[in-house]
Amino acid sequence: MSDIRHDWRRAEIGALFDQPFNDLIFQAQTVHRRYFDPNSVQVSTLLSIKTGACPEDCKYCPQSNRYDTGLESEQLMEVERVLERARAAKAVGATRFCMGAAWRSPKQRDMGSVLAMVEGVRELGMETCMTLGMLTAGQARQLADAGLDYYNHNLDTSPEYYGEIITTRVYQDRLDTLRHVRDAGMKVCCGGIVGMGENAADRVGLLRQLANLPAHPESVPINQLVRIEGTPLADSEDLDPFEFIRTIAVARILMPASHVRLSAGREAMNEQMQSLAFLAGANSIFYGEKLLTTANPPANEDLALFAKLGIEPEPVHPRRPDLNSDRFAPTRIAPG
Ligand code: SAM
Ligand code: DTB
Ligand code: SF4
Repeated sequence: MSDIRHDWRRAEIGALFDQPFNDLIFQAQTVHRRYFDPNSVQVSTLLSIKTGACPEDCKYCPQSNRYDTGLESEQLMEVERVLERARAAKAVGATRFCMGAAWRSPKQRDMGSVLAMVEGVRELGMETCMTLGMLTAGQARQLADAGLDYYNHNLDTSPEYYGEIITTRVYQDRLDTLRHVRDAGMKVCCGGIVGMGENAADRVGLLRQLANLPAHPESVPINQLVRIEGTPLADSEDLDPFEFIRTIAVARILMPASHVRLSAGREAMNEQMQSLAFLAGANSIFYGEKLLTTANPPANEDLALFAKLGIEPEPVHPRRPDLNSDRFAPTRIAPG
């Protein structure tokens, strides 16, 4: 039976979580080795191309205009400034450049600049990713035609907990955007946030939604909440670190061929915790001193950790001329 499945039941996922820790990590590592080089980690650099003043009410977010987080808003950056930052990211070894905007959805008047950013970053030989909020089918096609490789749009949490976190759009809106991205032929980057006061069943529910999408997202960011003063989640309780690692391991088992990204929250993790996440099957990180608006570990610290662990940054996947045939095709590492 193929281990790429889209029919996971809650009880099965719960049973994966509830195994003894060592059994879970062994299973995740075994799956990981069937699909990936275990000593290779993909590195993406993030840039906020439009910051703050967002009309949405996501309770975790420093960029929502509903909360006083002290963040200074910035208008959409000029294309050339974005390309300068992409060149700098490439110079220190990033292979994918992810551009994020604090929008509910892009306005048509902004699409020209956004498309020029995609084309410019692509010309540098980097993979491109954008996260701009909800997309119409037409906007997804425009981005795909400009050569955008990945679109990031997170489900964030389980359908059951979602209403506690965001009220300005519904779960189905997110699923609709993901469908438009897929239909346009782009790769999907989709994950969520843990540590928002959700319970274990919500973490099961989030991973089940991701794994039971018609196709697994090629990239699955698992964010640990970065607590932001002024947001309603500022005083959320710490998630047990082992529960975080279990979430990574279960994501790896459910979506064996996807890159699982150890995303926001690394600033609060020591080297041992990050190493456990890699052992549990994480094989991608955000690289560079800033995420969108908050701190990320400095690049030299990440490179030092990679060197200690014998990890190599993953090279860019070669592009094929036909975008629609450019589906992620991981190299199978022969077991044994
Ligand atoms: N505005 C667009 C949207 O929400 O779709 C794109 C940018 S938004 C900042 C991208 C993602 O960042 C969110 O979906 C959320 O998962 C993550 N994020 C935002 N604030 C975070 C925080 N404080 N901690 C962890 N992840 C966060
Ligand atoms: C994702 O899943 N995490 C990134 C990226 N996709 C866009 C964003 C993390 C944001 C953390 C809070 C901040 O820096 O503003
Ligand atoms: Fe806006 Fe995105 Fe932040 Fe939600 S997560 S408030 S949509 S920037």
